[in-house]
Formats: sequence, C-alpha cells, structure tokens
Amino acid sequence: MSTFDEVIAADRRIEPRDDMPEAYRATMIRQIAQHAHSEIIGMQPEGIWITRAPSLRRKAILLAKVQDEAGHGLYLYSAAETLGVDRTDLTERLISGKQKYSSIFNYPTLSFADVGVIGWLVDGAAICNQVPLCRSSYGPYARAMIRVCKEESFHQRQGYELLLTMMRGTDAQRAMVQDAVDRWWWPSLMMFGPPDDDSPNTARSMAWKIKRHTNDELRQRFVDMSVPQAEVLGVTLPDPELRWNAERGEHDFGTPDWAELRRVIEGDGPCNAERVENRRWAHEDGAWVRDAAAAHARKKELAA
Ligand code: FAQ
Repeated sequence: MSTFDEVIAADRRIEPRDDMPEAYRATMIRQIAQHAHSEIIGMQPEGIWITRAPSLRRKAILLAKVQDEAGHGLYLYSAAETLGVDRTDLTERLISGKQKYSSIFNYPTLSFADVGVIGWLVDGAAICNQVPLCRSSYGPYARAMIRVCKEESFHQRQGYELLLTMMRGTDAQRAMVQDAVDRWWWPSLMMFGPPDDDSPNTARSMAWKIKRHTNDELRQRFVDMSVPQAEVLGVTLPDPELRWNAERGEHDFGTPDWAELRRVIEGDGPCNAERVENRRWAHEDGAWVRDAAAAHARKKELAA
C-alpha cells in the first residue's frame, strides 16, 4: 500500500479511507466547506431577481442557474462528509461565523444587469479557479469539480449572452451594464484570495497538490481572459492601469483594495449580516423537513 506522500508524489488521488495527515484533512474540510457555503450563500444575490426577471425565458434560465448552485452546495457538503464531518455542524459553523464563504457574495445586486455580470465575471472567475481543482489531490473534491465546472460554464455563457443582448438595446440598458461592471470588477478579482505573499495556505496546499496554481497566477489568467471579452461586449473595465505588457505577454493591472477584502472576509461587507441572517432563517425554517426525513428513514429501518 502506498503512503500519503507516495500518492501525492505520483499525482494520484487521496480517497476517503486512505491515511492522510490531520492537517491535510483539516485543510480539505476548510476549503470544501467554505466552497459549499459559498455556493449556498451565492444563491441569494441572484435569487432575489427571479420574481423580477424581464421575460419568461430569462426567469427560466435564472431559476435553473440558482438551482444549479444549490446542487453544487450539496455535492460539496457530501464531499466534505467523506472527511468525517457532519453537514449540520458545517451549517452551524457558517451561521455562527466560524467558517467563511466567498467575499463576492457580500455585495448587493442593484439591477438585472448584475445577473448578467455575475454570470460573466463571477462564474468566469469561479471557472478559472475551479478547472485546476478538477486535478486536486482529494478524489471526492476533484470529481465533484468536474460536474460543477460544466455547469458553471453554462452559467458564464448565459450571463455573457444576457449582457450582449442588453448592449444591443437602449442607452439606458448599456449604462446599466457598465454600472454593474464597474461595481463587480474589483470584487471579482478579490475572489482569488489575498496576494501570494499574504496567503498563509498556498505553499502547503500547492505542495499537497490541493491547489495547482497560486492566487496571483489565477487572478492574472482571469484578467487576460476577461479583457478581450470586455472589448467584444463594448464595456470598459474600471482600471486605468490595465494595459497589455508585450514583454510579459500578459496584462498589467492595478492593485485590488486588499483592506476591503479583509474587511469583507471578517464580516464587515455591505451585505454580510443580511446573507447570514437569511441562511439562519432558511435553516431554521427547514427543520421540519429534516425531522420528517429522519422520521421516514427510522420507519423504513424498523420495517426492514
Ligand atoms: N473570500 O491562504 P489563502 C462560486 C480566506 S464559488 C472569503 O489564500 P486558500 C460559484 C481563505 O479561505 C466561490 N475568504 O487561502 C458561484 C483563508 O481562510 P482561513 C467560492 C477568502 O484556501 C457563482 C484565508 O482567507 N470558490 O463563485 C477569500 O489557500 C455565482 C487566507 O487565504 C471556492 O471556494 C475570499 N475571496 O485560497 C455561486 C473555490 N480568499 O484559512 C453562485 C475553492 C481567501 O483563514 C453564483 N477555494 N479567503 O480560514 C479556493 O480555491 C481557495 O480556498 C481560495 C483561497 C483561492 C478561495
């Protein structure tokens, strides 16, 4: 039987029953739980637009997308449970503020253009971050990511298509899109985490092949990917320092406001309190469903 280090060195997958260092288990639980919480909390900013979608087609697309995010949360909680934690405990840790979720979902959605921009930029950033996670060293997480990425790809396209449609519309619609891009660009860059020299987990997570690229590498990739897409759309990215650097073969870009990222992660973003309060309410409101499911399972067990 191979040891943990041999499996990692050979680039094979660690599976739930394999030996693993406790710190590896703790890191995986942290990352997968934070990721699951992000998917579930991430339903809120777009979910409030389902009843206000401008057409039946847009409503159907948005409903499907928000439901997909719920599904991602469920695959991820299941992946976390393979590491010996309980989903109820994880939810409690989220509600009590002991576990984090992505900073991006603490910003408000002010118009329907935000739905398009979340699809384009937020799902786009999620794809950039998550495609390499399909090769992450923990088997259940890597496998969950394959399906998640396929669905995120649909999300990104629906967002971009919505924005293209709005950009072909009226001046007011074009202004809504530009305003949404101005508000979401910098928070999207922050989704990749703090800069590498201030990222306590990166070195070890890279050595364990949980992460395949650093936060800054993925942020750069996202900027390079987004610039031509912004040109096709006809929007301006709100960064005066953004320009092609022929020597590096990449774009130069400005520095995100890292103090803002720290504040938002620590709970002081524009919508943190509302997001967590909604989650707490939904969890308590759903208690009867969990009780009924447990009673049904007990009844089946007794009958067997
Ligand atoms: N927000 O040392 P690092 C989505 C935390 S899913 C909040 O760099 P690491 C789909 C970090 O966890 C979006 N916290 O950490 C969707 C760590 O916490 P600790 C979620 C952040 O883990 C779309 C501390 O700061 N995606 O969008 C953030 O090596 C549309 C130090 O940071 C994932 O979770 C942040 N932005 O790298 C849904 C992907 N950045 O140890 C609905 C998986 C860092 O103090 C609608 N996760 N932190 O407790 C990852 O790839 C990594 O965990 C990183 C952070 C890259 C997020």
